[in-house]
Formats: sequence, structure tokens, C-alpha cells
Amino acid sequence: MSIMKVLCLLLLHVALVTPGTQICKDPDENAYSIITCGAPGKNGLPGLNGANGAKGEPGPPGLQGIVGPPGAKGDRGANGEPGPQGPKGERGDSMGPAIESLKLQISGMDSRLRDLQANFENQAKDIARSRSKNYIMNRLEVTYDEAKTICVSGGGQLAVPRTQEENQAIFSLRKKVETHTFMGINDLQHRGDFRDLSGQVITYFNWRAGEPNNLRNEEHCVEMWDDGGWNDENCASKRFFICEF
Ligand code: MAN
Ligand code: CA
Repeated sequence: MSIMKVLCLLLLHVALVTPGTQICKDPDENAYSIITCGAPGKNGLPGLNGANGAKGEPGPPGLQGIVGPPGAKGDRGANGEPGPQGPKGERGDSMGPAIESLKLQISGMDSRLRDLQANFENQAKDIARSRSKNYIMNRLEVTYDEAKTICVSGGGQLAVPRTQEENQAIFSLRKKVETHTFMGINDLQHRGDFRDLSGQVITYFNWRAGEPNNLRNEEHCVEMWDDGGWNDENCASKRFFICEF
């Protein structure tokens, strides 16, 4: 037995016999220590506050807030910069005024053509027939003489109703329009003697009540009114008219 071991055993003995002493094993160094066991001490004073701890992890996101009403419309933005210059225009045309004048003429012809077309379409509807004649109403407002000429130039003459049946055929056209219509009867040759265009005195009449009255002593041409009755009228008045063929 070495001296060191002897010494240790000696110390151990002393420790075991000394009251208040314990043998304690140091687990790391596999060695033994001797401590003195005294009576339990009294509670000490509270310790000083410790230093601040490390910063915590961020918390979970908060609850979403309620969506509010839309905000007011923003102000209008400032004007943009002017755009780049456009390409150069084509060379001017010295025919410009002539072309403008032609355009005007064409537009005038266009409107005249539309009138004629409308007239033609109306014309196609303004045809009537009696047993022996065809009648066409013309919706141009003209004097008695002009009406007479137009009918003749069309190969007919201003219509002369010789019977009630013929008067009815003419009336079927007259009642389509608002204007009184001239017929081929007048007393220009002998006042009071109403004749046809060949100068023959007529034998069928359909005068309205009180007619012919030769108002202001200037009514010598006959027109049909909206009841199919006749009236003597100033030959210079402008009226629609009916031709017979
Ligand atoms: C009235 C009557 C007719 C006459 C016309 C002239 O209607 O006197 O007899 O022809 O006026 O507008
Ligand atoms: Ca009259």
C-alpha cells in the first residue's frame, strides 16, 4: 500500500468519526470530497433583480380589420405632353373649287331624283278606271292651263266626267289628297255655259250646293272637292289635277 493510499484512508477515518462531516463523490472526477455538515442556515434576503431576458419570438398575426367604404375620387391628372407632329399633308389641288361646285350640283340632282322617284311611286298609286277610261291624278300644284298642257303632253287630256260612274272613278283619286283637283271643264268661251276642252257644252253636272257662283266674277274653271261635288274656281289658282286616257 502506497503512502498516498494510507493517507487517504486516514483522512477518511477522521472524516467518519468527525461529527457533521460527509463524504461526497465528485461524479466527473470519480474522486471523493469531504464536506462539513453544519446546522441548516436561515433563509437569506431576496436576490437582486436579474438582467432583462432575450427578445421573444414575434407573436401570431392580428385579426384582419373590417373593409371600409371606398375613398373619394382622386383629382384629374395633369394634361399629357403634346403628341408628335403628323405626316406632311398631300399637295393642294387647283381643281378644288370646281370639284366643290360639282358636288353641290350632284347633291341638287340627287334631291331632285328623290322627288321624282317619290312622285313616280305616288303616280303608280294614283290611277283609276271607269268602264271606258283610265284616270291618273298628278300631284303637282299648277294652274288650269298648265294642267291642261301637261295632260296633253302625256297623250291624254284633263278629265271630264260624263257620267256618275266616271265622276266616281275621278273622286276615288281626289279623296286621296287634301287639294281640290282641276278637271277639263270651263266657261271661258261663254260665261255660264260650261263646256269640255273641245268646246262642247256638257250635259252631266255634279255641282255642289250654291255652285257655280262665279265668286268675284273670276271663277271659270271647274274643280272637284272632297265630297266629289264640283265648284267653279279661279283658273289661276294652283291645284292638283286629273288626266284621262
Ligand atoms: C268658297 C265658295 C266657292 C269659291 C271659293 C273660292 O269656298 O265661295 O264658291 O269658289 O270660296 O275660294
Ligand atoms: Ca265657286
